[in-house]
Amino acid sequence: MSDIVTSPRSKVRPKTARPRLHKVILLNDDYTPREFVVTVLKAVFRMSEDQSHRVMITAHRRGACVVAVYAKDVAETKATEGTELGRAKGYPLMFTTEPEE
Ligand code: TYC
Repeated sequence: MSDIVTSPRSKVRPKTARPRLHKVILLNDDYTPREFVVTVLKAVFRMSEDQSHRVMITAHRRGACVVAVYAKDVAETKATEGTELGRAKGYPLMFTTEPEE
């Protein structure tokens, strides 16, 4: 038998940083029709007519509105989809993303 006494080590549990979530932000402009903004919000973000209308009006009045929060790749894909739907109709509709604090 060995004379070496070992005490149990405390478990090593490295903290895994949770990936930061990213906000999708709708920007106001002077040209995109309100109804079209609502249609895009419903299609891309699966929001109800009511929610979409509230978000659109907030962006219209304040210049921008946070639409939703997702993992980085999902946020970027949805922002691009929304922006592209406007672009396809010749509108300057714009969605951006930024990391949550
Ligand atoms: N300001 C636009 C208008 O008066 C409507 C609009 C609202 C456009 C929100 C973009 O993110 C937006 N026709």
